[in-house]
Amino acid sequence: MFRFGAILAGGLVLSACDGPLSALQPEGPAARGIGTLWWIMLVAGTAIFLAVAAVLVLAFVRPAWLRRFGGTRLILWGGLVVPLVVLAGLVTAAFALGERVLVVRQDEALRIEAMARRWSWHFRYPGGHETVDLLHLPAGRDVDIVLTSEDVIHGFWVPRLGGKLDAIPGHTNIIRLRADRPGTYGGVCAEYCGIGHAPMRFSVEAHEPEAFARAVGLPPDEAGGMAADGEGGR
Ligand SMILES: [Cu+2]
Repeated sequence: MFRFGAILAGGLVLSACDGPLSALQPEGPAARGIGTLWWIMLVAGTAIFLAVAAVLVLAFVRPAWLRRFGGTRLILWGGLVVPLVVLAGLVTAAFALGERVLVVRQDEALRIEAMARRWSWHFRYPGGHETVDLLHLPAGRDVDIVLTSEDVIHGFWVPRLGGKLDAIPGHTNIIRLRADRPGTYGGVCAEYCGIGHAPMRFSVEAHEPEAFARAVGLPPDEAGGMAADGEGGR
């Protein structure tokens, strides 16, 4: 019975890591940085938990061993040296990987406006074309999503392509996304905004440059220019 429960729980946990909203299946540099940091924290957290559990077990089973190590030394190492090393490592990793999420000024990045409204997402492309709850992106190119809201604070999140950022009324926030390859990805509102929050989802379709130009009503010759711009991306 216990075995069956363990298998069922394991299956449920693993299946939750899969799918269009899985941050553990990154398809772009920003999401990959976040995913790597998540794995580092999981592995480090597990190692620390096991070490603390081992010391706890030792305290019951072999208290003499711990006594021999000395109370002061235990506090110095366990309470100061090890946490300092672990936290310094995590901060360094977070800064290094967080660089990929930052939006640094880049003239060739394409800009798409995203306006959140209870309870839908409205996207506007450079040519003026608009879509609702469907965001078209050119694959392999940096795209700056300029976020704002018409009513309350919403949260823009495409877990497989990048981090989360709030869409705030009267203010614009910019998040940079990049899809490595064409595909369909899921997006959600990540900030509770009322009764329609849970179904406030959208799809992201990343296309080849020509298909992207077609999808957002840009002239086909624009696609060539976009492909050339894309090569200058990060
Ligand atoms: Cu919401």
